[in-house]
Amino acid sequence: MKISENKIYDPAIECMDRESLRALQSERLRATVAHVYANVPVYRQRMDEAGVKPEDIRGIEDISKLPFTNKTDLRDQFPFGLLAVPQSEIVRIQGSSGTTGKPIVSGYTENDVEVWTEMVARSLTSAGAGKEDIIQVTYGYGLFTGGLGAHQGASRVGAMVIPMSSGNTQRQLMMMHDLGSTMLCCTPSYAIFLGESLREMGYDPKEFRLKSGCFGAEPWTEEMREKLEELFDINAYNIYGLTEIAGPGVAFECPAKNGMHINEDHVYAEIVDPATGEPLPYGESGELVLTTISKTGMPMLRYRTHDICVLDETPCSCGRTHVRMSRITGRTDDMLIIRGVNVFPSQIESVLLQIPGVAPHYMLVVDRINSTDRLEVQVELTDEMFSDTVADIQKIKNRITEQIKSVVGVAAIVKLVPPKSIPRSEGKSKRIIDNRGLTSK
Ligand code: DLL
Repeated sequence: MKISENKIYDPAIECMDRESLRALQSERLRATVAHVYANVPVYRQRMDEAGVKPEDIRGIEDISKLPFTNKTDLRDQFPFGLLAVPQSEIVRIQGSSGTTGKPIVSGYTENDVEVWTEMVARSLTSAGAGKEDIIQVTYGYGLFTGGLGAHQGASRVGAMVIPMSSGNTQRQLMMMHDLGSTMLCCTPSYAIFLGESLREMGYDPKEFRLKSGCFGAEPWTEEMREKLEELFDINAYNIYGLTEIAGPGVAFECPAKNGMHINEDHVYAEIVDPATGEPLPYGESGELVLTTISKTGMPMLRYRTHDICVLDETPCSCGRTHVRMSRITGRTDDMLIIRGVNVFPSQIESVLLQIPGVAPHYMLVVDRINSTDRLEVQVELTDEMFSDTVADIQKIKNRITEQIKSVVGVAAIVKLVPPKSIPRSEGKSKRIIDNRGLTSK
């Protein structure tokens, strides 16, 4: 059964009255719960432990009876333990960083890809995209959902897509200029970098046709929006998503730019108290918990995103009725997003533990310099290594740099520091100094 009719703007769904929407969500939730209970042993076991049977979930109001799912479940069930369909039904794998060296992966059926495509197409349409547009996709293509996700959505809209992928600023600007890109899809920090580089490279901003951008994959601020809108003379829209649920397009901004509408016919959102897991009412800040209600390949029940935000169900001037999420104001875990790449301190720690001569004491210092994230990894040397030759120390430094790049996927500046120079803490050790001022936590 095809759940999605793949419309790029669907007022019958996007502007549906909330009561009918709840009825639709209830029906889809019941189907999802029955599907995973029958096909995914972990879900069945968890539900049995919680004493919940599929028939206990009569509607969306019963959702809080269901157990949560966590990133650790994806890690423990890696790669295919959470699939709810035979592997032959899966047509795509996408992934993102896990807490260890291994990525977490999600499997998509053909219908899951269709639903995801529709969610991105709605997002781009809401940001003004149409058939006449030339959309430059500067999110990375590959396991990361940004590139392919934006690409699929832009194709569905019928626009001309330029699949640039990330990096190579000079070529990005040349193509944007020469082909007359009208929409840019990339991380907000890279967009600012492009806007600044454009002037440095001697281009006149008036020669560009850009009119809007869909920016996401990392936290950003209203100040960054203002800067982006000014740099390119565009409308800058926020777009949110995560691999476990679909990828970009889970939520998107409309022209009101007052929160991101969650595609609630496909994904049900709750806010919970991060400490107790108790559901919180709309309007209160807490952890976003998402349930896929139309995904069949690897459905997610009450997935703890660790993202902190507020949900708003008050009417929006655009006419869409789907609930809006605020900007992400923090994380409940220690995940950092560096140049669009999710980074967990535990990944860096596992790299360090495999290198002789370094102590397991480290500090991550993150700055944003010229709109680009800079990650410095301060690592303590052991007493023995400290007295070694400069050449030996340089070798260790190179090795750590290479390993971090290969395991974590980001270039870091490694700074070796003398033994016992990193402050020890009595409680939970502080491993991160983030000077970017992006979140309120
Ligand atoms: O970042 C999907 C995506 C691609 C979204 C392109 C938007 C545009 P992951 O790599 O799995 O997926 O990372 C998901 O990134 O839990 C948030 O912490 C963060 N994130 C994504 N979008 C936003 C946003 C993609 N608009 C994690 N604002 C999420 C703040 C965001 N944080």
